[in-house]
Amino acid sequence: KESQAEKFQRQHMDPDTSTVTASYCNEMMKRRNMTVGQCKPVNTFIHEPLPDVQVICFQGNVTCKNGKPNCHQSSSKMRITDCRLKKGSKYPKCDYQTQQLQKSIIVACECVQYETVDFDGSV
Ligand code: UM3
Repeated sequence: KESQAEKFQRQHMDPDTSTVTASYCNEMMKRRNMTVGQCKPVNTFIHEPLPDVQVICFQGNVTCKNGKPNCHQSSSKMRITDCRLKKGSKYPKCDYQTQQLQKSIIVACECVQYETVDFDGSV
């Protein structure tokens, strides 16, 4: 079974892409299995090396949106792409807006290897 850390990497890690095209989200949301059964409404891809994302677990501690205490905010800005389902897009045609950004990100971390398990937002 896919671990939470593996799921985080499938849904949020894309270190090898630096510039994205308008069709990036439509392709990537499908390729990473986030358009199965329904279109996932919002998803962020991170274009930074995995170790740089994993160390966020040792950076500023913040409360997660769900009230849990295990979220961490990156001390530096990261290259990210936000994928947002366009209004009027109907499953199974998942049509996304692709927006490339540089923001500090917030992730949830868990014990096992103190690894990133959830994307909580960007600020
Ligand atoms: N989400 C992003 N980026 C944002 C905000 C939310 O990827 O800027 C995702 C994370 C959660 C979901 O999915 O939206 C609900 O917050 P996940 O736990 O499967 O990663």
